[in-house]
Amino acid sequence: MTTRTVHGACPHDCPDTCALQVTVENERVIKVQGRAEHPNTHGALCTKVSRYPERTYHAERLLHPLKRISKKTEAPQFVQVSWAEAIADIAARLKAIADPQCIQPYSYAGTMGLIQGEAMAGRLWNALGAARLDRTICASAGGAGLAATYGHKLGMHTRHFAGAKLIIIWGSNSITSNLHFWTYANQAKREGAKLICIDPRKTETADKCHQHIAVLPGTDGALALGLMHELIQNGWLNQDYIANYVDGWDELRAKALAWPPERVAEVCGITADEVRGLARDYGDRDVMEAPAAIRLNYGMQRVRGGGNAVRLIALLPCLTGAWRHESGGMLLSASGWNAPYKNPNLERPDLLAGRTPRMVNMSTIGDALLQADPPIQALVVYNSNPVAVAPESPKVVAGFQREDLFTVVLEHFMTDTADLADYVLPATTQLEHLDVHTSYGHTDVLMNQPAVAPLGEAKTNTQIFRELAAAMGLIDPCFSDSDDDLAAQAFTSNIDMALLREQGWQPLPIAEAPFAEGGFRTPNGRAQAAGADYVPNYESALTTPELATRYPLAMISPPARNFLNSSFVNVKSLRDIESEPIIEMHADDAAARQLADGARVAAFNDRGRYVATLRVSKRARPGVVNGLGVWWRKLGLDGTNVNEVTHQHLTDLGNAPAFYDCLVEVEAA
Ligand SMILES: Nc1nc2c(c(=O)[nH]1)N[C@H]1C(S)=C(S)[C@@H](COP(=O)(O)OP(=O)(O)OC[C@H]3O[C@@H](n4cnc5c(=O)[nH]c(N)nc54)[C@H](O)[C@@H]3O)O[C@H]1N2
Ligand SMILES: Nc1nc2c(c(=O)[nH]1)N[C@H]1C(S)=C(S)[C@@H](COP(=O)(O)OP(=O)(O)OC[C@H]3O[C@@H](n4cnc5c(=O)[nH]c(N)nc54)[C@H](O)[C@@H]3O)O[C@H]1N2
Ligand code: SF4
Ligand SMILES: [Mo]
Repeated sequence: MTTRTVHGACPHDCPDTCALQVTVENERVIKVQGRAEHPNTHGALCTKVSRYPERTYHAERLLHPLKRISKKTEAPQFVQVSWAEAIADIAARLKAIADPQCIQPYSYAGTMGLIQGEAMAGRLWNALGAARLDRTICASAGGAGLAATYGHKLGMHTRHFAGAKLIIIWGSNSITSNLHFWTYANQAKREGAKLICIDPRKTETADKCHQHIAVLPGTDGALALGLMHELIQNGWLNQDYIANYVDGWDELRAKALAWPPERVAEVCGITADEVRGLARDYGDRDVMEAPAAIRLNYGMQRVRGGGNAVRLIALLPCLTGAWRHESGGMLLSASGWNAPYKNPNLERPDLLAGRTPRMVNMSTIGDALLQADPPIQALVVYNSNPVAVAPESPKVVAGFQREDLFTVVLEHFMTDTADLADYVLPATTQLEHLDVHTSYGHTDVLMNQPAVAPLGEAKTNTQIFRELAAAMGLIDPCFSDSDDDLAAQAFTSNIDMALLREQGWQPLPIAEAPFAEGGFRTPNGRAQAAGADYVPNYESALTTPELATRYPLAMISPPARNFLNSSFVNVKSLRDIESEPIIEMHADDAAARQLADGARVAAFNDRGRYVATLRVSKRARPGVVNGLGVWWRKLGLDGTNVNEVTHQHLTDLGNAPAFYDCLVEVEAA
């Protein structure tokens, strides 16, 4: 028996980007663990990735190329074909499209790896002049909010939350989706820090905080202005920090003064005392001794006003000067720190040769497939499951069902999206390929070594795009680069590749308190407060009263703990923990509808109808229902998931989807 261990990196779309230790016995992975030596991972993984061998060796892993033989509107039927046949036919179909802008790539963060992500794919699309994709589905509202305020997606070191004396966990269910941050928050708690959770849902994280403030979805910007109101009224401001490092304070100050606690309370669905108490906790502290830190996550920016809400919350540490301490400030994303270390030419934008192909927003793929002019003729999907995860799925499904659309899906499994493909190509998993990673939660770069050979006939994304490029007659030498070559090109020379290979990770040199003396990444180095505002524009009684009479419940659809977006839904041991698609509802709302716990219900609106099991639960506040997780439609009830009812309206900044700004009614199904 031969046993060895291999160093890896978790590829999933999660801020933690854990360092993996993979144990291989007789050329089969038997264990995936967190590396004890990697500071942020500290030897622990989430339940999902601890079960990685189950996902990798799943009986339903795609192992051969498949070609569709049924109509798009019929039950999917495929036949196995050879790679040679699949590549030749796909290349011919793509080459036959006269206007390359009618070829649409669609990809996101199924893997966050720089190599199996866009490195080779981007080269192919650039060389062809294919349509570009605006990758907005997750983080672009908050990203644009941070960029407008601080110049980039930057924040505190996650590990320094351990030294904070107040932690506000704002729109983040950290125990579910940012477990290794929670370790630091818990450490702070043991050392006497106060933890406050701001979330419409009483999450498992809220359970473990000292206080939970259950705001209505989409109202965080009003709460931030209300906090500023109290900071101003009580003189809890650091005038030096504001004067030296903030532009636009007078304008912001005037806006904040229009938001006394009573007005905030009414909009946010909380009490004025909750607003005052939160402001006192945040502002009335000797900040030299007691740094306050805010952990935002992307949950709170999935509403139409999400970009501005991030701007307003992100500015709070400027008002108190919390940035002066390594354990003060805020963190939404740390991804901007690694931007200077990434090679901007990895995807070879020069191959566009001056062309600017049309850009399609991935968040409105439903409308784009049905309405784009000229029409999308071919769609190549990799690292994403849009039929499950994109908003307003009735339109997404109708788009994918177009018989005149040629769809290729690179996948591990027969997802809802793969079901609607013309060709399904089997891709390798992280245990079978090389990759390099940056993180959006911490600031290390990591390398993932392949642990075992590709299963079946699976190929790496890079190899599939190399072969397609060759079959389409593209001869630029960049299409011959191996994955090792791509890894060597991924970073600027400031990354020590030898160390990265040897150790598996490398920290980036970033100051402990990076904004102690301003130094934001805006053109003049100052934080930008002008223009940030709260505008109620989300589906609600306040702004869409007619809609709210028909659909009186706000529905949010945050992650389920044992899934990662739609990944892992097909892993039985994890699905068993989640049991079935759930809608959580407060007892008062259930009683008003004569609905009992355990009933089969439908959440519906003008867009669609989502069938789930009702859980009457204290986790739901009155007026808000929680439709957890992104189930695969075909593994859900009646072939539906929560995106049946979400909409394609975009956020104020960043053109992102507003998944959590969604009115529904719920009835027995
Ligand atoms: N287990 C698991 N981990 C994950 C994911 C997953 O699906 N499962 N998803 C990954 C991805 S893709 C991302 S982007 C990250 C971050 O993903 P996020 O979506 O930020 O994940 P959470 O922190 O779990 O959820 C956000 C929290 O915001 C709350 N929320 C919803 N609307 C509002 C609002 O209007 N205001 C406020 N204050 N709160 C609101 C929700 O109730 C939820 O508790 O997590 C990653 N990690
Ligand atoms: N209602 C609602 N909808 C949501 C959300 C929500 O909170 N509520 N969350 C949104 C968010 S934050 C995000 S980020 C998006 C995420 O949406 P997606 O990026 O589509 O993420 P996943 O659902 O995890 O699907 C990723 C797919 O990529 C595949 N994959 C993984 N690695 C590889 C690889 O190496 N090669 C190939 N070819 N395939 C691979 C996986 O098998 C999986 O099927 O969903 C969004 N949708
Ligand atoms: S999903 Fe997140 S917590 Fe789980 S192993 Fe990957 S990076 Fe770590
Ligand atoms: Mo995401």
